[in-house]
Parts: sequence; C-alpha cells; structure tokens
Amino acid sequence: MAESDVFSRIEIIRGDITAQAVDAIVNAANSSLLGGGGVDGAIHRAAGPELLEECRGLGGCETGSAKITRGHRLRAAYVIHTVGPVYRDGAQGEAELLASCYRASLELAARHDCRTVAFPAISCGAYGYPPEQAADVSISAVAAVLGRTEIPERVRWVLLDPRAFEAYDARLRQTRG
Ligand code: AR6
Repeated sequence: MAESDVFSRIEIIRGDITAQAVDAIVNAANSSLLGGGGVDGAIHRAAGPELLEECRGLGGCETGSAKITRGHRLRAAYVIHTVGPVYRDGAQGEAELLASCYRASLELAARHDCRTVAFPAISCGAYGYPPEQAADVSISAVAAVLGRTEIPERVRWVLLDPRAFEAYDARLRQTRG
C-alpha cells in the first residue's frame, strides 16, 4: 500500500478515549492488569467492575505485550491492554518496547476483526516517555503495520493531554508533508 494511504488511515484527536465508539480501545496498563491511575483508571471506571473480574483471569502482561478483554459497559466491544515501558534515559530499549506495544495491540485487534482501534499516548503519563519521542516511535510502528494489513482499517489516537496532542498531531502532519 502506498505510504500516503497508510497515513490517511491514521487520525489524531483530543478527547477521552473511554467515550470512543470504536471496535477496540487500547489501555495503557501496568503488568498486573489489575487497574491503576491515568487512562487505566478511567477505562476501568467506565467499563465497570466486570472488566477487573475478567482481567483477574489473565495472569498479568509483560512490558511490550498485549492482552484482550471484552469492553463490558464501554461503547467499544473490546479493550486491548498493553504495558508500555517506563522511560528512563531512552537507552534502555524503551523505543523497541513501545513499538512492540503497538504491534502486539494491532495484532490482537486484527485477530478479533476490529476494524477501528483507538490508542492513548502509551507511556506518556506516569511512565514518563517524552511525547515528542513517543509520537515518532508510535506513529512509525503503526504505519508499518498498516502498510502490510487491511485490518484494522482505521487507527485513532485519542489524546487528553495537550502536549501529547500537539506532539502526535505535528508528527502526523510531518509525515503527510
Ligand atoms: N483518555 C485519553 N487519554 C488519557 C485519559 C483518557 N481518559 N486519561 C489519561 N490519559 P498514563 P502510562 C492520558 O499515566 O504513562 C497507570 O496507573 C495521559 O494524559 O495513563 O502508560 C497504569 O496502571 C497520558 O498522556 O499511562 C500504569 O501503572 C496518557 O494517557 C501506568 O499508569 C498515558 O498516561 C502507565 O503509565
């Protein structure tokens, strides 16, 4: 697929990911998968206690991997839980782990026939990843996957934090020239 077509399947908006009417939303979780603050807390609150119940059966998740559950009370049919890297100095394999979160999430989405997927800015909150660097790694990783598969058809970042929004939006505009 031509590169321009790939980037036209990516959208970046401001907002609360929990309200998204997509097939799957991605959660920036921790390795316990038993909830936390930030977007993780917001998703668990919106999905209801059934989400935590389902997560208890998953046995956690490694950094850079992903697991899938139902969306329960969310509009999204599924939640894909991924664990981003904690950012230290950028020389501890953070970029490869962050890219791996996106690849693993999109693989699960495709396997469950999710045509539309929404991501938060994984690792850009409590885990301290600088949004400008995360935008670069994340958009490249997603574009590479979209270049070799038709599903998901569309990927949307839903960004609450203004700095993250500016960084991802600028990065996408750059790729579009
Ligand atoms: N919708 C969209 N984005 C949001 C929302 C929301 N409702 N709420 C927060 N964000 P973080 P991390 C943004 O800290 O850095 C949790 O406690 C937020 O502004 O949620 O991967 C987990 O349990 C930021 O830009 O995730 C882990 O322990 C982005 O989401 C740890 O935090 C990610 O921030 C994971 O840290």
